This record gives sequence, C-alpha cells and structure tokens, in this order.
Amino acid sequence: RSVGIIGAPFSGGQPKDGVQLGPDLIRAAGLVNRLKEQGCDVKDYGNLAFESVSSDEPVGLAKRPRAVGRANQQLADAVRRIKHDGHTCVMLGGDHSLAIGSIHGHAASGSEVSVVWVDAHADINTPLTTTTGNIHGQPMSYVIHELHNKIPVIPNFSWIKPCIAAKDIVYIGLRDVDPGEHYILKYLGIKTFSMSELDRLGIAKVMEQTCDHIFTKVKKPIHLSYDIDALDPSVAPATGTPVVGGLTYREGVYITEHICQTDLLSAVDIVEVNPKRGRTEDEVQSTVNAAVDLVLGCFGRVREGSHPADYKMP
Ligand code: DIR
Ligand code: MN
Ligand code: MN
Ligand code: MN
Repeated sequence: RSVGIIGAPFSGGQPKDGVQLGPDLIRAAGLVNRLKEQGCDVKDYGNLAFESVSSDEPVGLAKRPRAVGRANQQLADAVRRIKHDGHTCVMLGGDHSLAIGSIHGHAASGSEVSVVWVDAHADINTPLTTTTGNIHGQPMSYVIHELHNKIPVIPNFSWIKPCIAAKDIVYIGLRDVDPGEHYILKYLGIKTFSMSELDRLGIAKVMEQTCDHIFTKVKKPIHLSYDIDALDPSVAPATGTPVVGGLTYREGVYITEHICQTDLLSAVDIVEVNPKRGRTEDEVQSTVNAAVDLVLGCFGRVREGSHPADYKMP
C-alpha cells in the first residue's frame, strides 16, 4: 500500500489554540516509520503553509470564513495531487473544518466517493443552523448535494462544489447532535450509528451494516473522516470538544481494521488532536498514540500480529 501524508496545521474552524500542532505531534510519535515497518510505501508531503488573513469578520454567523475557505482550497489542491500520484491520502489536522477541502480534493481526483464520518458530532450544521458559528461544526453541509440550496454565499467558499450524495454517508459514534443537525440527518435520511445503536448492535454489526449501506450498487472509494473526539475522553482527552460516553480504544481501532479490509480506503482524515487541551503529558500522549494506532489500523495493522511473506524461521 502506498500512503501520501499531508499535514494541515490549521485551527481557524474553531476557537481553541493548539489543534494546529496535531500534524507534527502525530509525526513525532513515529507515524511514518511505523507505517513503513508494516510494509507501506510512504511519501510525506509535509505541512501546508497557511497565510494569515488580516481581516476576517464573521459572515452571518460563520466565524473566520475567509481563512477557512482559503485553507481548504489549498488542502483540496494538495489532496487532489496526492490522489493523482496514486496514494491513499492521509490528512493530519488541524480542526475538522479541513474535511471540506479533503473531501473536495478527494472527490475531484476521480470517481464519486462515499464518506464514513466517525465523530461524537455530526458537523452538518449549515451557516444558518449553527449555534456556535464555528465552521468545524459545519463541513458536511458544504459538500452534500442535497444541502446546496441551504448554503449562503460566503467569501472564499465559491470554489466549493457539492460532491457527496446523502445516501453515500455513514456516521458512527454520534452523541452530541444539535437540533438543526438532527433535523437535517432525518430529513436527508442519512445513515447514522449513534452511540445508542453501537451499544445495541456492537461494533462488528455496526461495521457490517456500514459496509452494506455504502456498497449497495457500485463500490465507491471510501473517505474515512475520523475526529479523535469520537473516542472516549478517557482514551483521547486532548481534544477541543470532548464528550463523555465515546468509543473505546478497541471499538475505535476495529473501525479502521474493518475499513482496511474493504480494500476501498482511498483517503483518511485524522483531526482535532489538540495537545494544549491535555491536562498532563500522559493525556497528550494517550491521545496522540490513539491517533497513530488509528492510522496504522487503516493500513493493515492487525492485532493478531503478522509476518512478512518471506519470513524465515531461525
Ligand atoms: C457543535 C459542536 N455542534 C457546533 N461541534 C463540534 O459547533 O456546531 N464538532 N465540536 O466537532
Ligand atoms: Mn467532534
Ligand atoms: Mn464489510
Ligand atoms: Mn468533527
């Protein structure tokens, strides 16, 4: 498997400082070498450089729209290039507003894609339903065809063309959904596995049904957008908006193992790791290690262990 890594040290989709440190921290935990050790070809495309936007007043409710729009345009170009080079793309965030550019660039690189969104939150507010104004709570609304006529004109957002159908989306891990978001999910009939469904079914059935849902008719490449706050705060405390009652480490990793086995994984986002939200160094390391293990799970790491095809017993 060949992996292309792009770092997106961007925090403008939400108000808390520190999430821009995610990419370098995840690399410092040994991501590239550990991927190579498990047999991946890895190309690290480095970090994007985001210029600061001097005057970026809210437009309606949406905060820092110009910075978010520009950063995502840069990211979309980078992801498209990485897909063009033939890699599975790994985008290290940064906050989850970056999914706009990551999904857009992925979809622009070829065929239609399906999206598996693993998150405590649905991130499907429109700029009109948002209660916080933070664009990291809105990325899905900009890329879904069916919401196109609900999106007002926003500076630096005009390049965004909706590219995902509501039927090609599955959510896993939801437990903090705003009323407007809940309405949209029901109104569009989007497939969701909240933490209640996960409690009822178990993670194995959730993943079977996730694949059943996205594989009806043609098998589209999968975009896995993984917010680290999907994991329980006992596992991943260093994040901006932790919510109790989340995925265990094992459930979180199982999702990546199952998606890996489909052989359709085409792009992955790992977002919202924020070292400045950890109260201790242990909390930061636990969060970063979980992020690394999620990526490793996406690219063939299995907990039963493995050995190279040419292994010679001494
Ligand atoms: C909330 C929180 N739904 C919002 N969203 C978060 O700001 O729209 N997403 N934290 O990760
Ligand atoms: Mn979240
Ligand atoms: Mn399956
Ligand atoms: Mn999110």
